[in-house]
Amino acid sequence: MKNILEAPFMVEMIRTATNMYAHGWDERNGGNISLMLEEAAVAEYLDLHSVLRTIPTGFTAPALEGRIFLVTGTGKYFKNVQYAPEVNLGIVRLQDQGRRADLLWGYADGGQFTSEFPAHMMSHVARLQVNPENRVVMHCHPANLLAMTYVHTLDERAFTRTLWQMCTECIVVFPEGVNVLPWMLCGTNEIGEATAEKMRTARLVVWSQHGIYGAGKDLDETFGLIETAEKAAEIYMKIAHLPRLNTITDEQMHLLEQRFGIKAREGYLD
Ligand code: 2HA
Ligand code: ZN
Repeated sequence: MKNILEAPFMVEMIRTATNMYAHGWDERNGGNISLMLEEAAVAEYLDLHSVLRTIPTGFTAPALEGRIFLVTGTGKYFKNVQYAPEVNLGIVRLQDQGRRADLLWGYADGGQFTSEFPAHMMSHVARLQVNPENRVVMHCHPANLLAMTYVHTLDERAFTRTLWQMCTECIVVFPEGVNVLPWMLCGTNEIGEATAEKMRTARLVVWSQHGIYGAGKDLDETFGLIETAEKAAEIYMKIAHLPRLNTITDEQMHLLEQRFGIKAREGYLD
Protein backbone atom coordinates (compact mmCIF):
# COMPACT_ATOMS: atom_id res chain seq x y z
CA MET A 1 0.00 0.00 0.00
CA LYS A 2 1.19 3.49 -0.81
CA ASN A 3 1.36 6.28 1.79
CA ILE A 4 -2.02 7.98 1.82
CA LEU A 5 -0.52 11.27 2.98
CA GLU A 6 1.18 11.41 -0.43
CA ALA A 7 -2.00 10.70 -2.41
CA PRO A 8 -2.73 13.56 -4.83
CA PHE A 9 -6.27 13.91 -3.46
CA MET A 10 -4.94 14.18 0.12
CA VAL A 11 -2.21 16.68 -0.78
CA GLU A 12 -4.75 18.84 -2.64
CA MET A 13 -7.27 18.65 0.21
CA ILE A 14 -4.64 19.73 2.77
CA ARG A 15 -3.42 22.57 0.56
CA THR A 16 -6.98 23.76 -0.06
CA ALA A 17 -7.97 23.79 3.63
CA THR A 18 -4.73 25.62 4.45
CA ASN A 19 -5.35 28.17 1.72
CA MET A 20 -8.94 28.72 2.81
CA TYR A 21 -7.72 29.40 6.34
CA ALA A 22 -5.12 31.81 4.96
CA HIS A 23 -7.90 33.67 3.15
CA GLY A 24 -9.68 34.21 6.46
CA TRP A 25 -12.69 32.18 5.38
CA ASP A 26 -12.44 29.55 8.13
CA GLU A 27 -11.95 31.01 11.57
CA ARG A 28 -11.76 28.55 14.46
CA ASN A 29 -13.71 25.44 13.38
CA GLY A 30 -15.61 27.28 10.64
CA GLY A 31 -16.09 25.67 7.27
CA ASN A 32 -16.03 22.15 5.92
CA ILE A 33 -15.09 20.32 2.71
CA SER A 34 -16.14 17.03 1.20
CA LEU A 35 -14.36 15.49 -1.77
CA MET A 36 -15.75 12.41 -3.50
CA LEU A 37 -12.99 9.91 -4.26
CA GLU A 38 -12.71 7.25 -6.95
CA GLU A 39 -12.68 3.76 -5.44
CA ALA A 40 -9.73 2.68 -7.59
CA ALA A 41 -7.67 5.66 -6.44
CA VAL A 42 -8.40 4.98 -2.76
CA ALA A 43 -7.62 1.27 -3.16
CA GLU A 44 -3.99 2.16 -3.90
CA TYR A 45 -3.69 3.49 -0.36
CA LEU A 46 -6.27 1.71 1.83
CA ASP A 47 -7.73 -1.75 2.24
CA LEU A 48 -11.36 -0.96 1.41
CA HIS A 49 -12.55 -3.93 3.47
CA SER A 50 -10.90 -2.71 6.65
CA VAL A 51 -13.51 -0.61 8.49
CA LEU A 52 -12.25 1.22 11.59
CA ARG A 53 -15.73 2.01 12.91
CA THR A 54 -19.20 2.84 11.68
CA ILE A 55 -20.90 6.22 12.16
CA PRO A 56 -24.66 6.75 11.69
CA THR A 57 -25.49 9.68 9.39
CA GLY A 58 -29.08 10.47 10.40
CA PHE A 59 -30.29 10.70 6.79
CA THR A 60 -30.71 8.59 3.69
CA ALA A 61 -29.02 9.24 0.35
CA PRO A 62 -29.48 6.10 -1.77
CA ALA A 63 -27.74 7.72 -4.75
CA LEU A 64 -24.50 7.82 -2.74
CA GLU A 65 -24.52 4.20 -1.58
CA GLY A 66 -20.94 2.88 -1.73
CA ARG A 67 -19.46 6.30 -2.52
CA ILE A 68 -16.26 7.29 -0.73
CA PHE A 69 -15.60 10.81 0.60
CA LEU A 70 -12.67 12.64 2.16
CA VAL A 71 -14.32 14.99 4.68
CA THR A 72 -13.18 17.54 7.26
CA GLY A 73 -13.95 16.64 10.86
CA THR A 74 -16.50 18.20 13.18
CA GLY A 75 -15.06 20.79 15.55
CA LYS A 76 -11.72 20.70 13.74
CA TYR A 77 -9.78 23.80 12.73
CA PHE A 78 -8.75 24.27 9.08
CA LYS A 79 -5.64 25.93 10.52
CA ASN A 80 -4.54 22.54 11.90
CA VAL A 81 -5.33 20.26 8.96
CA GLN A 82 -1.81 20.45 7.54
CA TYR A 83 -0.20 19.50 10.87
CA ALA A 84 -2.42 16.50 11.70
CA PRO A 85 -4.38 15.36 8.65
CA GLU A 86 -5.35 12.02 10.20
CA VAL A 87 -7.01 13.77 13.15
CA ASN A 88 -8.72 16.59 11.26
CA LEU A 89 -9.82 14.63 8.18
CA GLY A 90 -11.51 11.30 7.57
CA ILE A 91 -12.34 9.00 4.69
CA VAL A 92 -15.78 7.41 4.88
CA ARG A 93 -17.80 5.14 2.64
CA LEU A 94 -21.58 5.52 2.68
CA GLN A 95 -23.49 2.27 3.16
CA ASP A 96 -27.05 1.11 3.78
CA GLN A 97 -28.68 3.76 1.53
CA GLY A 98 -26.42 6.41 3.08
CA ARG A 99 -27.71 5.76 6.61
CA ARG A 100 -24.26 4.87 7.89
CA ALA A 101 -20.72 5.82 7.08
CA ASP A 102 -17.92 3.27 7.39
CA LEU A 103 -14.74 5.01 8.52
CA LEU A 104 -11.79 3.81 6.42
CA TRP A 105 -9.16 6.30 7.60
CA GLY A 106 -8.79 9.35 9.86
CA TYR A 107 -10.73 11.03 12.69
CA ALA A 108 -7.95 9.46 14.73
CA ASP A 109 -8.97 11.07 18.02
CA GLY A 110 -12.38 9.38 17.91
CA GLY A 111 -14.04 12.26 16.06
CA GLN A 112 -16.35 12.24 13.11
CA PHE A 113 -17.32 14.15 9.97
CA THR A 114 -18.48 17.75 9.94
CA SER A 115 -21.82 18.70 11.52
CA GLU A 116 -22.79 19.88 8.03
CA PHE A 117 -22.50 16.35 6.62
CA PRO A 118 -26.22 16.31 5.64
CA ALA A 119 -25.90 19.54 3.61
CA HIS A 120 -22.75 18.17 1.97
CA MET A 121 -24.13 14.78 1.02
CA MET A 122 -27.50 16.12 -0.13
CA SER A 123 -25.69 18.75 -2.21
CA HIS A 124 -23.52 16.05 -3.80
CA VAL A 125 -26.68 14.18 -4.81
CA ALA A 126 -28.18 17.35 -6.31
CA ARG A 127 -25.04 18.42 -8.18
CA LEU A 128 -24.31 14.91 -9.53
CA GLN A 129 -27.74 14.98 -11.16
CA VAL A 130 -26.82 18.21 -12.95
CA ASN A 131 -23.19 17.28 -13.63
CA PRO A 132 -21.92 13.70 -13.17
CA GLU A 133 -18.39 15.16 -12.93
CA ASN A 134 -19.12 17.00 -9.67
CA ARG A 135 -16.79 15.88 -6.87
CA VAL A 136 -16.57 18.72 -4.34
CA VAL A 137 -18.81 20.54 -1.88
CA MET A 138 -17.18 23.34 0.11
CA HIS A 139 -18.53 25.57 2.86
CA CYS A 140 -16.88 28.60 4.49
CA HIS A 141 -17.48 32.02 6.02
CA PRO A 142 -16.01 34.71 3.73
CA ALA A 143 -16.46 38.12 5.41
CA ASN A 144 -17.68 40.21 2.48
CA LEU A 145 -20.31 37.78 1.23
CA LEU A 146 -21.55 37.52 4.80
CA ALA A 147 -21.54 41.30 5.20
CA MET A 148 -23.51 41.67 2.01
CA THR A 149 -26.34 39.54 3.39
CA TYR A 150 -26.91 42.22 6.08
CA VAL A 151 -27.25 45.18 3.73
CA HIS A 152 -28.39 43.81 0.36
CA THR A 153 -31.75 42.36 -0.59
CA LEU A 154 -31.66 38.55 -0.54
CA ASP A 155 -33.62 38.37 -3.80
CA GLU A 156 -31.52 35.94 -5.87
CA ARG A 157 -31.75 37.81 -9.14
CA ALA A 158 -30.84 41.14 -7.54
CA PHE A 159 -28.05 39.57 -5.43
CA THR A 160 -26.59 37.85 -8.49
CA ARG A 161 -26.80 40.96 -10.66
CA THR A 162 -24.98 43.01 -8.03
CA LEU A 163 -22.14 40.46 -7.90
CA TRP A 164 -21.95 40.29 -11.70
CA GLN A 165 -21.67 44.09 -11.82
CA MET A 166 -18.71 44.16 -9.41
CA CYS A 167 -16.08 42.47 -11.63
CA THR A 168 -16.17 41.89 -15.37
CA GLU A 169 -15.39 38.18 -15.14
CA CYS A 170 -18.04 37.26 -12.56
CA ILE A 171 -20.71 36.50 -15.13
CA VAL A 172 -18.21 34.32 -16.98
CA VAL A 173 -17.21 32.39 -13.84
CA PHE A 174 -20.74 31.84 -12.50
CA PRO A 175 -23.23 32.52 -15.33
CA GLU A 176 -25.92 30.59 -13.45
CA GLY A 177 -25.67 33.16 -10.62
CA VAL A 178 -25.81 32.53 -6.91
CA ASN A 179 -28.79 31.19 -5.00
CA VAL A 180 -29.58 32.52 -1.55
CA LEU A 181 -31.09 30.90 1.55
CA PRO A 182 -32.51 32.99 4.38
CA TRP A 183 -31.03 32.46 7.85
CA MET A 184 -31.67 28.87 8.92
CA LEU A 185 -30.42 26.70 11.77
CA CYS A 186 -27.18 25.10 10.59
CA GLY A 187 -26.16 21.45 10.98
CA THR A 188 -29.69 20.13 10.38
CA ASN A 189 -31.21 17.93 7.70
CA GLU A 190 -33.60 20.83 6.94
CA ILE A 191 -30.83 23.21 5.90
CA GLY A 192 -29.25 20.29 4.05
CA GLU A 193 -32.40 19.72 2.02
CA ALA A 194 -32.85 23.45 1.37
CA THR A 195 -29.22 23.78 0.25
CA ALA A 196 -29.50 20.77 -2.05
CA GLU A 197 -32.66 22.20 -3.61
CA LYS A 198 -30.80 25.46 -4.33
CA MET A 199 -27.84 23.46 -5.71
CA ARG A 200 -30.04 22.14 -8.51
CA THR A 201 -29.78 25.49 -10.31
CA ALA A 202 -26.44 26.96 -9.15
CA ARG A 203 -23.02 25.89 -7.86
CA LEU A 204 -23.02 28.70 -5.29
CA VAL A 205 -25.53 28.95 -2.45
CA VAL A 206 -25.30 31.79 0.07
CA TRP A 207 -26.37 31.06 3.64
CA SER A 208 -27.50 34.45 4.87
CA GLN A 209 -25.66 35.76 7.94
CA HIS A 210 -23.56 32.57 7.93
CA GLY A 211 -21.50 31.85 4.81
CA ILE A 212 -21.52 30.18 1.43
CA TYR A 213 -21.62 26.74 -0.18
CA GLY A 214 -19.81 26.00 -3.41
CA ALA A 215 -19.75 22.89 -5.58
CA GLY A 216 -17.56 21.87 -8.48
CA LYS A 217 -15.69 19.17 -10.34
CA ASP A 218 -12.51 19.65 -8.32
CA LEU A 219 -11.13 21.62 -5.39
CA ASP A 220 -9.60 24.27 -7.64
CA GLU A 221 -12.83 25.03 -9.48
CA THR A 222 -14.85 25.18 -6.27
CA PHE A 223 -12.31 27.35 -4.46
CA GLY A 224 -12.19 29.63 -7.52
CA LEU A 225 -15.96 30.03 -7.56
CA ILE A 226 -16.06 31.14 -3.94
CA GLU A 227 -12.96 33.30 -4.42
CA THR A 228 -14.57 35.13 -7.34
CA ALA A 229 -17.91 35.70 -5.60
CA GLU A 230 -16.12 36.88 -2.45
CA LYS A 231 -13.97 39.33 -4.47
CA ALA A 232 -17.15 40.76 -6.02
CA ALA A 233 -18.77 41.06 -2.58
CA GLU A 234 -15.64 42.83 -1.32
CA ILE A 235 -15.92 45.43 -4.05
CA TYR A 236 -19.61 45.84 -3.29
CA MET A 237 -18.87 46.46 0.39
CA LYS A 238 -16.26 49.06 -0.62
CA ILE A 239 -18.65 50.99 -2.85
CA ALA A 240 -22.17 50.32 -1.53
CA HIS A 241 -22.21 53.51 0.55
CA LEU A 242 -20.76 55.71 -2.24
CA PRO A 243 -22.56 57.27 -5.20
CA ARG A 244 -22.22 54.88 -8.14
CA LEU A 245 -21.17 56.78 -11.25
CA ASN A 246 -20.40 53.77 -13.45
CA THR A 247 -21.35 50.13 -13.69
CA ILE A 248 -21.19 47.13 -16.03
CA THR A 249 -24.34 47.40 -18.12
CA ASP A 250 -26.55 44.54 -19.26
CA GLU A 251 -25.52 45.38 -22.81
CA GLN A 252 -21.87 44.83 -21.85
CA MET A 253 -22.76 41.58 -20.12
CA HIS A 254 -24.37 40.38 -23.35
CA LEU A 255 -21.04 41.13 -25.06
CA LEU A 256 -19.31 38.97 -22.43
CA GLU A 257 -21.77 36.15 -23.13
CA GLN A 258 -20.81 36.24 -26.81
CA ARG A 259 -17.07 36.63 -26.21
CA PHE A 260 -16.82 33.77 -23.70
CA GLY A 261 -19.54 31.51 -25.10
CA ILE A 262 -21.56 31.46 -21.87
CA LYS A 263 -25.24 32.04 -21.23
CA ALA A 264 -26.41 34.06 -18.24
CA ARG A 265 -29.20 32.60 -16.16
CA GLU A 266 -32.53 32.93 -17.99
CA GLY A 267 -34.25 36.21 -17.15
CA TYR A 268 -31.35 37.64 -15.14
CA LEU A 269 -30.22 40.14 -17.82
CA ASP A 270 -32.47 42.74 -19.39
O1 2HA B 1 -18.50 24.62 12.25
O2 2HA B 1 -19.06 26.12 9.48
O3 2HA B 1 -21.65 25.62 9.56
C1 2HA B 1 -18.46 24.40 10.91
C2 2HA B 1 -19.43 25.26 10.24
C3 2HA B 1 -20.85 25.01 10.49
ZN1 ZN C 1 -20.54 27.42 8.73
